[in-house]
Formats: sequence, structure tokens, C-alpha cells
Amino acid sequence: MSKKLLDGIKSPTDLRALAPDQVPQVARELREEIIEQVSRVGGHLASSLGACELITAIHYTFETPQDRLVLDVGHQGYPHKLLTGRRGNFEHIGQRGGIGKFLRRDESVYDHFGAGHAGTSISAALGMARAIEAKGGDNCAIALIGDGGMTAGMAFEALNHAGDLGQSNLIVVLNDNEMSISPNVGAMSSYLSRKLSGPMVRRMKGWARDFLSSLPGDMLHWAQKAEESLKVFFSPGLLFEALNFKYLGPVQGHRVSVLLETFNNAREMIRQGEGPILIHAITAKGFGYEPAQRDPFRYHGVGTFDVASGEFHKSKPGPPKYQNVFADTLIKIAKEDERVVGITAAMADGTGLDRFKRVFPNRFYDVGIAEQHGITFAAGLAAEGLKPVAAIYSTFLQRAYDQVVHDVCVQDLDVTLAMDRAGLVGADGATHQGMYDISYLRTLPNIICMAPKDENELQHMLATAVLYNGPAAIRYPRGAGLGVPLDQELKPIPVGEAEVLRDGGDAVIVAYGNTVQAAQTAADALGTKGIAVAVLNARFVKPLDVAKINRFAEKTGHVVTVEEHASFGGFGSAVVENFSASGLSPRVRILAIPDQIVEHGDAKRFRSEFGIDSGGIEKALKDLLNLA
Ligand SMILES: Cc1ncc(C[n+]2csc(CCOP(=O)(O)OP(=O)(O)O)c2C)c(N)n1
Repeated sequence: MSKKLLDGIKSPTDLRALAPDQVPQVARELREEIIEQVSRVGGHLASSLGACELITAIHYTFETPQDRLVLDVGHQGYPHKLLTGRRGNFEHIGQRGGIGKFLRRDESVYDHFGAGHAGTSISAALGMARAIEAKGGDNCAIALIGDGGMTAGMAFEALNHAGDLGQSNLIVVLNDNEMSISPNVGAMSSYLSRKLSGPMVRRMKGWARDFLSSLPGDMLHWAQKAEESLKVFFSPGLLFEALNFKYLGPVQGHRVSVLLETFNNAREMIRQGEGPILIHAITAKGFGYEPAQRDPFRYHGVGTFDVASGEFHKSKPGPPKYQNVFADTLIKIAKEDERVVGITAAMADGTGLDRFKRVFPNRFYDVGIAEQHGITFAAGLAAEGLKPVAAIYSTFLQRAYDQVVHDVCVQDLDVTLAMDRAGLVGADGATHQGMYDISYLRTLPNIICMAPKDENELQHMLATAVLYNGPAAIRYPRGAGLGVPLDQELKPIPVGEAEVLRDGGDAVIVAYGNTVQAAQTAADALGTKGIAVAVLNARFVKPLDVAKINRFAEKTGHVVTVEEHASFGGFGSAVVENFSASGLSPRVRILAIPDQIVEHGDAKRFRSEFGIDSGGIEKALKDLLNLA
């Protein structure tokens, strides 16, 4: 087999030693390697394929890591990882001890800013550019952001600020493929996609060219300038120019020669103090791998697949996913109540709301990667008497915290928050763990917060939340349910009522959400040893079923709480606060995720390490009861 150019690239310095006409081959080899590696371990595919030329050309042109490259989200970063010394680590991407799926500051000196959530790159790069300037340096910062990422409000805030600062050493590269995970949404997206391609614009350009060629030499210079202005006027550049950016583009984002020329120009402009610059590159998501290019949505994040056919390896059929039970239930509810609408922030597929959209296209809203706006938009709908259900992953709802507080809870508006991926998320790692929502929501006024023990209870909780006339939140985990039968009839649960699953006089486990099953297993195990452990399915953290919890605490004197959430401020804290307020002092153990960053890796293994699985609960009970 012939030696690859990639074999000689241990860092971007090696890349920069190549001739410009070798760079396209590097991009091609990166693409082949990404397809090959991802087919074996799974990961983000289409976004990385679409960014091979851009990332290679940036590393080739700029002096990384002295020039800072900041990737938005980081899901398109595989070419970056391969070029920056992590080629040998791909086999274990997203696995415990392996490299992460996104960028991380502790993984490489080339990862200047960690990410996972969208829309942060321009702000971070601006901060870096400013700091470099303040320290007297002459390097620049480059943010690479997708058109999906650009729908995040923060990206606009950053552009606005950068333009105001006139930050001369900042470059924003807009990777425009008209896709978020699904096709991108929004007026901005439509504006960008005009890209000088409309017939009128083409005609205008033709006239301008004819006119120019008819001019005498000295007028040509001015006319060319006029053509530049015309180009800007008829291109998406107008918006960015208005924000005080120099606009370069649109450029073909897979033609390395064009990219090298454009980036070289940009670098020169930065040297002349002419930034900030926005480079608008047009790319195709999934480029260079036919199945992914044809259907970039399906190949955004993939499991293992066959490279030749593009077919995904089938996973074993199992219980329905929580997200699908959620969506199907919402459809059922919406059929009965026309006030119900569904909202997603660019995650129609991940939340299951694409199913809802198919049934109720006019009652479905994809707001883009704009969780903040999504929540206040929901509040507005609720203020007019509708019943919005915003399905947002626990980790992404963090973005909209003030909107949940100020716009929903303080005004006591009837918004339901459906928080998918609550708890441990596995391969996506630290930035995506849904382990803070109990703490950040249960402190708020008016809201009720609940978590189902299984997918059947999720149905009833959704009915409860929608029926409730005020803010309501439900957290439920990633992936498949337990495989329990699904009731046909939806039965709202009395707000604040826990469920006694098992009686017992020696101790009580008060479990929240997806830890209930493990609590039952632990109680069963102790039962066989003659120890009678009661199990409560708390169902609500707010309002807590104080009466039941206190009754069992008094009766047994020994309480174990368990939740898949950070221990500080979580469910166990709520139970202990209640004991304090009630003047009770049973012996208590709080089982939860300790105060630490939880990296990527198998969720099951983490549960065991944190003692929130059945073995951990059993052990805690034995400790509490002083059993050997
Ligand atoms: C705040 C936030 N919300 C949602 C997501 C989920 N998400 C990951 S990538 C992505 C789409 C990004 O689209 P774009 O920036 O255009 O990049 P592309 O994949 O098209 O290259 C979304 C919605 C996220 N990472 N962060």
C-alpha cells in the first residue's frame, strides 16, 4: 500500500511543510480515514466530512496553535483531531479513557476551547483575540462555525460585540451547508442561502462584467470597486458588513486552492489590521461519501456501519426509546387538546418531536439552536392560552435558565419542559451530561418537577404536566425504556404524590426517576436476607410527598435516597431539607453523582462507580444498618 501523506503528519507543522498542491490529498486522506474509523466505532460523521478541506486549509495557512482555532460545538472536529497528533487514538473515541467526541482543552494544545454546546465559538475566539492583542501579540483567533451554530443567539451577540470592537485579529469562518442536524431553519438561513445564486443576481453580475470590460483603463479601478460593492449588496455579505466585518465569499468550501487563496488573503488583511473578517464558505454536509452526502441528516451522528453500502449495523430490537414514548404520548394528548403545541431547539429527531411534526405540522416549532428564545417563545404562547411543550435535553436547557426563571416560573405560565437525556449520557461526555436540572429547577417558584420510573409512567406524567395549569418539568433518560407494558389510557398523577412500591420496617429507599428499578432490586436482595426495606417511587421532587416520606422515615429510622443527578442540590438534598424542616433526624445516605466532572464512557460503569445502581444501593443500606 502506498504511504499516505497523513503518515508524515504528526502536527500541523508537518502539514505546513507540504507544497500547496499536496493539501487536497491530505483532505482526501482525512476523509477516507474518518469514514473508515467512524464506521467501526460510530460518532459524528457528516459534519466532519464536510469540514475536511476547511480545517486542513486553516491549519495549513495559519500558525496554529499560536493562531487560535476555535471550533463551534466540536462535532466537526475529527479532521482537526487527526491533524493534531490524535490519529492513533480514534479507536476509543467517546469511550472511557479514549479521546472525546468534542474538543477539550486538556486533550491537546490545539484545542483552545472546549465545547459541545453550539454557538460559543465567536465569543470565545473574540475573547482570545482581544487577550492576544492586549498582551502585545500578533496572532489571530479563528472561529469555525456552522450555519446551524449561527442560529444560536450568542453567535449574534458575539458578532455584534466584535464589530463594535473592530477586533482586527478575529476571523469567523462560516461553514454553510444549509443543515443543522436536520435542515437548518430560520430567516437567517434563507438569507444566507441566496448566495448570489438567484437568477436576478446572476444577471446583474453579467451586466456588471460586460460594463467593466467596456471601460477605459483609469476608470476600471473605480468600476471594479463598484463591482465589489455590488457583489456585497447582492450577497449575504451585506448583513456582516453592516456588523463591521469584512466579508469574503461566498467561497467553494471543498476547493482547497480557493480556500488557500481566501485564507491567505484573510491573513494578509489581518496583518494590515483590517479585521474582523467573515469568510463565508459553502460546503456540503457529508461531502465525499455518497450515502452521507445524500442523506446528511441520517449520517450526522452514527453507530457502526458498512462503508461500501453505507448501511448501518442493526442494533437488537428492544423496548421503545423514552423520546418516542414521549412524542407518541404528546400526539395522543394533542389530539384531545388543540391548545397543545410542540417546540424543539434544533433537535426534532433527538427529542422525537419529528413524529409530532408529521401529525401536527402547524403546531410544531423548530426555533433553531435557540433554547433561550424557545422558552420565552413558549411563555408567550402560554400567555395567550396555549399549552406549549418544549422538549429540550437537560444539558441544553441550561442555556435557557433565566428564561425559565424570569419568563416562565415568575409569571407562573403554563409551559411544560420535557427534559430528555436527563442523567448520564455515555459517549457524549462532560458537556452533555444531564446532571444539574433537579438542582436548577427545584429552587424556582411555581414549577412542579417530576421523573418517571419507566416509560409507562412517562406517559402519565406528560398528561399530568399538560393538565397542570402552570410550569411543569419532567426529566427522563437517554435511550430505551424498561420494556414495561404501555397503558392505553392516560391517567394523570395527583401532583406531589409518591408511590409506595414496597413496604418494610427496617429502612426505606426513596428513589427518583430511573433509579427506582435498581432500588427495587436492592430491596429484593436484602429481603432474601430477612431485611425489610420499603421502596418509595418519589415521582415528584417538587412538591415532595412529605407525608409519605416522613412516615417511612419515622417508621424505619433509616433512609437512602437515590437519583441519577449531581448530589449537590439534588433530590436527596430536597429530602434532607424536608427532614430538617420537619424536625426529623433519621439516619440518611444520599446516593447521587459526586461533585465532579463526569467524562465520556459507559453510563452503566459510571452508575456502578457512583453507587447508584442496585449493588451500590444495597451496599449503602448495609452500611446504614451496620450490617457486615
Ligand atoms: C446549545 C446546543 N443545542 C443543541 C445542540 C445539538 N447540536 C449538535 S450539532 C447541531 C447542529 C449544528 O449544525 P451546524 O453548526 O450547521 O454544523 P453542521 O453539523 O451542519 O456542520 C446541533 C443542533 C448543541 N450542540 N448545542
